[in-house]
Amino acid sequence: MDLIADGNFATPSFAGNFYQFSNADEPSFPWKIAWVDSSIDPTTNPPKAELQKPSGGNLYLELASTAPYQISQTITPQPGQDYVFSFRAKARKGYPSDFLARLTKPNGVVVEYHIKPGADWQTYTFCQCPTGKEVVVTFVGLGKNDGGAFIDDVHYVN
Ligand SMILES: [Ca+2]
Repeated sequence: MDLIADGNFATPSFAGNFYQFSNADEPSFPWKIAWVDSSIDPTTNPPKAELQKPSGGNLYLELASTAPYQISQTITPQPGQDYVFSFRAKARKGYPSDFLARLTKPNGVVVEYHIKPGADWQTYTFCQCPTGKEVVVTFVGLGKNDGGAFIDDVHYVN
């Protein structure tokens, strides 16, 4: 069973090639969006995620909109079961696209992977994943401008 809600970034639907939106704009978007730069006031400048829609229509996330942001989702992997955490990622050509894939355990301990995506889509897979109530899965953009990593197909599966 996959514990990630909409790891394929299939929603929300939109016209055009890309869409920047806040959690308030799209309340059903299951990822919580936050700016990485704490000096940006989220009340006057709500953090926005960005979805890309290439020809063919398979939506994916870009981990920068007007600034780098992070998205997170809280899941409940059952103790005693083995899970595999995976996703696909690719760099936006010409932009710093490093990011962190972070798993925060229920005890607050963080397991973090520094991802440096390449020019082509690549699948990243991690095992021995945390279990328990309120494991937080977070992707943190490390770019410095309005372009960043592309991410798709996030799974946390047993
Ligand atoms: Ca997708």
